[in-house]
Amino acid sequence: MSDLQSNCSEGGMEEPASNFDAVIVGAGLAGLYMLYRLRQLGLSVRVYEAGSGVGGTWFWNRYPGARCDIESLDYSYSFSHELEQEWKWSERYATQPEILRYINHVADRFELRRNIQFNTRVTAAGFDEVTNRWAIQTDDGVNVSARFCIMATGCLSAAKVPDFKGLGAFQGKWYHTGRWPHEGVDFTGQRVGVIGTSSSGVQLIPIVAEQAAHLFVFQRTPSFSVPARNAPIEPAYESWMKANYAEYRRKARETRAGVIMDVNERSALDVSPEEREREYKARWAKGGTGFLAAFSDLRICRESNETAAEFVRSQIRATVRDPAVAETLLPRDYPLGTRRLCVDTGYYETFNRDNVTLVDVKKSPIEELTPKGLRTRSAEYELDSIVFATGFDAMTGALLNIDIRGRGNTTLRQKWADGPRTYLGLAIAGFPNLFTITGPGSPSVFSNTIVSIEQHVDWIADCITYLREHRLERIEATVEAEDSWVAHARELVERTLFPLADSWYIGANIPGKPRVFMPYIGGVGAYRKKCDAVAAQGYEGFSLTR
Ligand code: N01
Repeated sequence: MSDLQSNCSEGGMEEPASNFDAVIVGAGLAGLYMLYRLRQLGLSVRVYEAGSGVGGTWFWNRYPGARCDIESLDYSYSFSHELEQEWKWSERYATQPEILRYINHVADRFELRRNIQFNTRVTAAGFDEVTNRWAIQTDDGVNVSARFCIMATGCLSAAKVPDFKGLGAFQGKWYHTGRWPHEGVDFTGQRVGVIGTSSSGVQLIPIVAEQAAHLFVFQRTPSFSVPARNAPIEPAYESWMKANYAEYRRKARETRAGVIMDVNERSALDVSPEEREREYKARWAKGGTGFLAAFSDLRICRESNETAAEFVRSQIRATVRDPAVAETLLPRDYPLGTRRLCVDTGYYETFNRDNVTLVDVKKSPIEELTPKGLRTRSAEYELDSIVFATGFDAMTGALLNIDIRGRGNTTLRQKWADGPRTYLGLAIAGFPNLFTITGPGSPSVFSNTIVSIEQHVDWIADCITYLREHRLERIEATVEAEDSWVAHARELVERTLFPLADSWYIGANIPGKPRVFMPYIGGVGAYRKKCDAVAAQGYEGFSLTR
């Protein structure tokens, strides 16, 4: 692998280079850490980032109320002891601006920007079987080549605005939560419509309600949402964490979700109704997604799940004063936790405000946008602004938006026509030397993403080191390994309640998208062991060539 050794300068923006050891697509949390690791190995690297700054998800999702629902001390890089010691988080759940400040700090601290080309979207990547290199094209018309192409494109980055009739005719302003204007939006005095009531919607709605003259919330599917109970971080807890970080992180990596949680190993049906109620109440009072760990079988047993679902419904009824509004907010059509559990601050309370109207667009669907607002089957709403909190073409959208061509000029779009197929969510048969960080088939969105990102990045960096040491030029997942991974992942899902929900996990939010459950639900601990074993066995399931 001569070019891995000869092209060992820092590479990057100072040089008009066009041949790299690696190109990384995306400068979010995944792309930045990948860059850091590959530079440490002495590789020449170029990162292309469509945005004008680092941060990925946290760069784009600037909507009011955006914050992480994993605790700040967990949702941070672990690769640098100095970094984790010096950074000070202010709240239990960090806001988007604070997380973006953190990511910018990381980029500065490790001098990462010099290898990143901003405002540049990768449009195509094709594998050349003669040179074993990727030819990469960007929207500025430049072509570069790289031995490795690493997709750090994010799971929730391809924002989806529904194809509403009349969108172009609407004379007010409209926004998507995942493409929020950097200068912010002031809704004071406006009639605002929010379409979408899932994770982004439940965070945004209470804040917009405080500003708007009137807020119309257009809800198609009610969400289950638990309170965040956000608060400043206790100094004593922070000190404890900083003193024990290494051991804490080690343990977190062995868990299911990459977060240490108080997991109750009993079935919800093995305890009395009173004990069940106590457990749910305690977790509701504590706040956060730990609610789902109240019993071990909430995602596999319909009856157990229904006890938790009914508890949440009882909280909604107790919070929302108008019984008809409360009834509309009750999720009934899918088991709790089979769509992403939302975490909110004052979401249900918002529907007690006089300036908020809940509109059930399941009952009366949105028919079109009009110059003055929006028309459902039964009424017309005059609006000054519309917010689409309508989600993303998750997990595959950002990858398929790039014209990726592997061996035999086969496109990824052809390969994934019936849904994504990968080996470990890291590699794709037919697409040598291409890696996907937190790709479909890996725990990704089913975990503390930073834990999953670091695991993938370290695995890829180790893999590249192995190739270099063994003078190998090409690595490709075998079809057999891919098939058996896909089958294994599917088998795990089929034992759960997940197939009962129309969720973005399964592609149900995008018309025409194949219905395939995309994340791997086996847990980050078990998954890591599998990836490590694959590497230890000389990259079992991959074919390696000189
Ligand atoms: O998107 P979603 P999101 N007419 O796809 C509705 C992460 N995240 O941006 O369910 C009317 O979940 C749609 O209705 P329905 C997290 O992983 C994390 O909220 O299709 N409504 C739904 O209500 C999350 O899961 C955090 O019936 C339409 C909503 O829009 C993921 O991002 C915060 C519609 C879309 O919900 C995505 O969340 C935010 C239509 N035509 C996001 N089309 C935290 O860490 C769509 N909808 C806290």
